[in-house]
Amino acid sequence: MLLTDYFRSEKDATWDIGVQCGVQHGVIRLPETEDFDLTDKSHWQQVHKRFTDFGITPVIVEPMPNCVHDHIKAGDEKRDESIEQVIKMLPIMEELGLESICFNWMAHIGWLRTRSDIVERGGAKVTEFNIKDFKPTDAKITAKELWDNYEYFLKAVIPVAEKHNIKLALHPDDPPRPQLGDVGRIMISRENIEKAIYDIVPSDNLGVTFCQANYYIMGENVEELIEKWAKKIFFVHFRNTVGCPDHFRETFHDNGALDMAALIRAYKKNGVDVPIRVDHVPTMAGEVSTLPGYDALGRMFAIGYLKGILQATDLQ
Ligand SMILES: [Mn+2]
Repeated sequence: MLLTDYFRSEKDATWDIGVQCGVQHGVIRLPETEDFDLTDKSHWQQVHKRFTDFGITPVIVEPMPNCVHDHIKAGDEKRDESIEQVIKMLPIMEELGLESICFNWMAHIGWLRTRSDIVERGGAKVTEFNIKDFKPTDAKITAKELWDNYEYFLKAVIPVAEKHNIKLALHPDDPPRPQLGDVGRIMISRENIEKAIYDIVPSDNLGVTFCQANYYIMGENVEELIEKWAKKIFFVHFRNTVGCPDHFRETFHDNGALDMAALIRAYKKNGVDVPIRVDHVPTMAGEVSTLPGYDALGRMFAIGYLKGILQATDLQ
């Protein structure tokens, strides 16, 4: 598997820590400032060069930039112009050697936690989702609208992704609940994800970002899913948790419900040889949190742990 990490487009400590831990490939977040034009190759080249100059080769874009993705998922009046921008991104990605884009189908509310001060091992802090603490917003969308918008997007974009050999890697909803207030959610179960990746617009370029812990939270047997979906897993989020859709929390990567070494053995056994990155780490002693789940020290531990398992499994 290809060890990667998640890097914001402006250099911060996670760039240094990733490279110091031996990460050479990047899952990159594009700039979200107004002066970055998604359809302008020279803008991409500047970002790409910043990474390569630092020793990081970008391989995946995550997430699909919200400035276009939000309109596409919500199906609002800016949907078509946003899809046009995505279509123009794909040849630029091809030219720069970026193989996949990680996208999701959560409209109005993205990945969501209700607390960020839950105590993990040794006093480290992790995030939690508890439906009892959830405060609904004014946003509204139905499951039917989400499916219609998803189909509209695939019909427009999949032919272009195929032409430029870019993979679209669908991330499941987090939390995987059917409803958050009046906001419907559809990528919440094995059955729905299978409908999304196999049935609507069948394509070798459409598959999943396999965010392991989400499937455990859904109640699935994660090792069985790896076997069943092997050819559809384009990218792995190495993540551990405890709980269920209404109430779960993150953990250290070696301290949750999933047997992480067994999962890596399952990827190997089923020929899933794709980029992998750690996901949702604890905030550790002495750290001032900038974004709970994405702080630097927990990443350092998680990357080392992942790297050790990959080496012990002859995958690195
Ligand atoms: Mn994830």
